[in-house]
Amino acid sequence: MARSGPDEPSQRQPHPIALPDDLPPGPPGAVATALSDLPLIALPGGEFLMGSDADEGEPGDGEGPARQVRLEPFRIARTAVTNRQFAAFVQATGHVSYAEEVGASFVFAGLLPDDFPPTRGLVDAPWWREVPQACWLRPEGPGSSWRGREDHPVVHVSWHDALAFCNWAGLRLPTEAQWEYAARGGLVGRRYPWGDELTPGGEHRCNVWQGRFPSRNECHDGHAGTAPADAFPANGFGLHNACGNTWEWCADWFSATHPAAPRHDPVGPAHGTRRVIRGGSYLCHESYCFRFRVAARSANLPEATAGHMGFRCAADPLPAAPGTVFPSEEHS
Ligand SMILES: [Ca+2]
Repeated sequence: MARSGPDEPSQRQPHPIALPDDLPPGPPGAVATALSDLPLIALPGGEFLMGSDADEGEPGDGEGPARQVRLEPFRIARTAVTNRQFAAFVQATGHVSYAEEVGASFVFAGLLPDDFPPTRGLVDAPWWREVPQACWLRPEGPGSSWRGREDHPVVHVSWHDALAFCNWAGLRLPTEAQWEYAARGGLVGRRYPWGDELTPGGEHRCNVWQGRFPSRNECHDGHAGTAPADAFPANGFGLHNACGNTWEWCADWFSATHPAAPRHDPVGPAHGTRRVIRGGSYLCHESYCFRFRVAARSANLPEATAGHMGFRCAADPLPAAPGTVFPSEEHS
């Protein structure tokens, strides 16, 4: 998926670097604090129409055919995991992310200062620069910081980093089917989590690219890079920024084809080389990467990291308490 993100991190060679000095060991209670800051929405599941037959996506992405899928109840986070939450995880565990191990990650060139030292670009996507020391703590490399962006989605995290966070938090990644069901927010066959129009009434509903990609970002939605994880109105299920802002890792291996069965809580192929990512990012534009639609999909190597990829957590349902009302039932 070179057009929508870097795809070559496996060429990088790991070398150890020291943990950053702005992140001392966390205080007691960091785990509880982080988890209380990560509310999950209980969703009822059931039958939903997954994918799309519209001729809007990249032919190799496998958005179609549209198909009925059935899900058991599950829970999913309102937002992508934020820098503050990831910091609590790192403080509690000392986790060193893959981008820190290899000492570099991919940053969109338009977010680097004009006087930034020369960096290696991807051959077929030269706007991606491999920036030394770029990682979740330093999203644009030396001189940048996650500080001031505590409530933005964490980025520069690999699929394995996402899994490590989930394991620590007692959560997991959503399956691709769960992600799409949740992102649709109860709507059927719509293009976006809120409907078919990108800017209904002229109002921006997500953080994508306005202008000519990659040279001119007019930022009419107010954000050149990441936006806070809860920016923009939530969808019908209460999820923020399912589309736009940052790609989100899913649990599944990627395949462009979909078996006829099982369509009850599908978990994707048993093997693969790339993991599914969903939702698109602040770099998406209809003219270049129309993958911020709710049916759109892409994939990346599980060790890939970049400044536009994060993740959202999910979990199995809690035992239902008497009187529990699911969000979709409140509005039906
Ligand atoms: Ca934007």
